[in-house]
Amino acid sequence: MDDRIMESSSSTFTDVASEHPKSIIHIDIDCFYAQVEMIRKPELRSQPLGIQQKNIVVTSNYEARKYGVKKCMLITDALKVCPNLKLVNGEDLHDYRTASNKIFAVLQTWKCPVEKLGMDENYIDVTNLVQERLKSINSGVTVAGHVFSEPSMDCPCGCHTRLKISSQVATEMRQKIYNELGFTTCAGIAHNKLLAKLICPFHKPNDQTTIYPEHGPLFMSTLQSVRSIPSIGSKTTEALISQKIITVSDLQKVSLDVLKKHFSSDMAVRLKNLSIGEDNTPVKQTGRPQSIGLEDSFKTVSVKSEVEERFAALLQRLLVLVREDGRIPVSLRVTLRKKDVKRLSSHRESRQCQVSPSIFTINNGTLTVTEAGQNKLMTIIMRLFNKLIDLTKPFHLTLVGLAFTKFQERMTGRSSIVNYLMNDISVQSVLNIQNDCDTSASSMDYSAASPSSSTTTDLSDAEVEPSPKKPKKVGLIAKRRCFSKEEVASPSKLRVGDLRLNSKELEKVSELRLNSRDRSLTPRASPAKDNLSDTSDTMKDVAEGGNCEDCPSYVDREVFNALPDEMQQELKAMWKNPSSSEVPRSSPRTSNRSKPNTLLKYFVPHK
Ligand code: TTP
Ligand code: MG
Repeated sequence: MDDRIMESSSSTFTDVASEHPKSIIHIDIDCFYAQVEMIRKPELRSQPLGIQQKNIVVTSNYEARKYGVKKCMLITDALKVCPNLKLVNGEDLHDYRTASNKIFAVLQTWKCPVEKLGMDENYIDVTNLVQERLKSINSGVTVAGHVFSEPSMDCPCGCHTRLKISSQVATEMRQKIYNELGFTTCAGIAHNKLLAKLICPFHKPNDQTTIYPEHGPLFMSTLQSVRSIPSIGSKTTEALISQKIITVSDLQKVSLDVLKKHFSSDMAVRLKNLSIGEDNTPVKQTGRPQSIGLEDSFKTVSVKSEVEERFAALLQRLLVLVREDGRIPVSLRVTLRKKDVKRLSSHRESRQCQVSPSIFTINNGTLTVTEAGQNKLMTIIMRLFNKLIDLTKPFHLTLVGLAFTKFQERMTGRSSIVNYLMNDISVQSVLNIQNDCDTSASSMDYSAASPSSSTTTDLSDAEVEPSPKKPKKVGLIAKRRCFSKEEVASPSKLRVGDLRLNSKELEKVSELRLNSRDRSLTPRASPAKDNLSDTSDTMKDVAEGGNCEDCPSYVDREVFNALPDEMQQELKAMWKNPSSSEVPRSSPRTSNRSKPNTLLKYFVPHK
């Protein structure tokens, strides 16, 4: 082992008062898909069970593992080692995803940051919780579960006690997951994510292991391949192997200077730290995914009609995911993996474009896409496909992928202003604004100004057609929505802006004579319906410049006039008496005025 590293490691170990301040738990569900199936059908518990996806066993229960059935084994091989293997098809991920979300929800009840990793792993940063518990602990604390190795001495920073408390928290978490959902789990407890994850499977199934910081280098040196380190990917592994650095122990021994010749300085330092079990990456609270996508891989597809079939099947599954998510997509990405038969290589290409939110409608609070909407999405997909493939030449694909990459937020709480204005969403659907795959030319570019859309997507492959955000367009949208440029960043205001009908749109509604009203303007107990149903009157108000004599100057009259009467009264009352938050008792909506999404706050002047 590199003495220099050990030296620096042990010197900082003693010098710094709080060298290992964090307490991290990593929880991994045992044979996850198999447990979901066994919980669904308890009779499967006593048999060797394999979960099949295509010709592979993606996982198996521990009964099957006794026979040597391993993850990612070919079905034929699995049946050779275990002829009694019961196979369950696991290609529909719906129930696994649901179980995964429930486990995540249970872990969130501790009010600590929880980072979800894939479907069955979670990191929990229990640092603050442990600090709290420490306050009420007087005497010695014992560790729950296994320990990688007993410490030779106490760490002055006090991490041993904190990690022992963490191990007890881990037991509580695992117990709760088991009691409430029936899943057995493994846990790893350490002062960082790297060690917590790697120590987690040390005793499995249904057990837990704690590792103290001083044993990081020793434990890491037992890992055979540098690839076992989670943040070292295939490219870094290749680069290390080319330098004859194969095991983690090799990485510990190589000097930093040698590594710096092949990696950036930062990367070299990071690799050295990882090799001795040091990692300072934070547990990032998991939010909603930035993109929702699916991919289908296969040997080769070279016919357009087959590609279309595969996309159609993917789209069906993707729409289920989007419905579960609840947000309205505004951008769609198509990915292809092209095989170059001459060079025997393959590469991915993606292309994306905006999709009009009007493709998606909301029925009884559920996001839905009509058949026409689905056809429209298929047209967009195939248009993107045509841009990616030169159909005059033969092509060979080994993967097709679809992902919604940007979303409009949709709040669904009872007090949500979005719910109140739900009919407006439907009206957009009536207008059926032409979606154009040209990223620069969408007439209703919601995503350009949508707060959620400003997040970057998880594009890992070559983006042939990124969505540029043109400054002049932002200005235009801000104007259309009656908010100043500066206010574009305000999510709440934009959301109202997104939903309202401006005069042009009302004109279109009028032209259309609300032909589709029965379908799209679902009768709701909302005053918005009344307002919109009498389109010609509304139009008159707008044409005459509005009837808002009491409107302050900062209020857009068009917006005001598009609101239901009761809302207009609410607002007028507030403007008459700005010091009071009281609004007329007669309004049935006034009982909601103190709720966070009350309409009034959207009209407060922007300072
Ligand atoms: P893992 O946590 O790797 O495996 P596991 O939970 O089945 O078993 P263990 O007790 O060892 O933790 O993966 C979680 C799930 O992900 C697994 O149940 C099936 C799925 N999976 C795949 O779909 N493809 C794969 O290649 C692997 C490894 C897993
Ligand atoms: Mg697992």
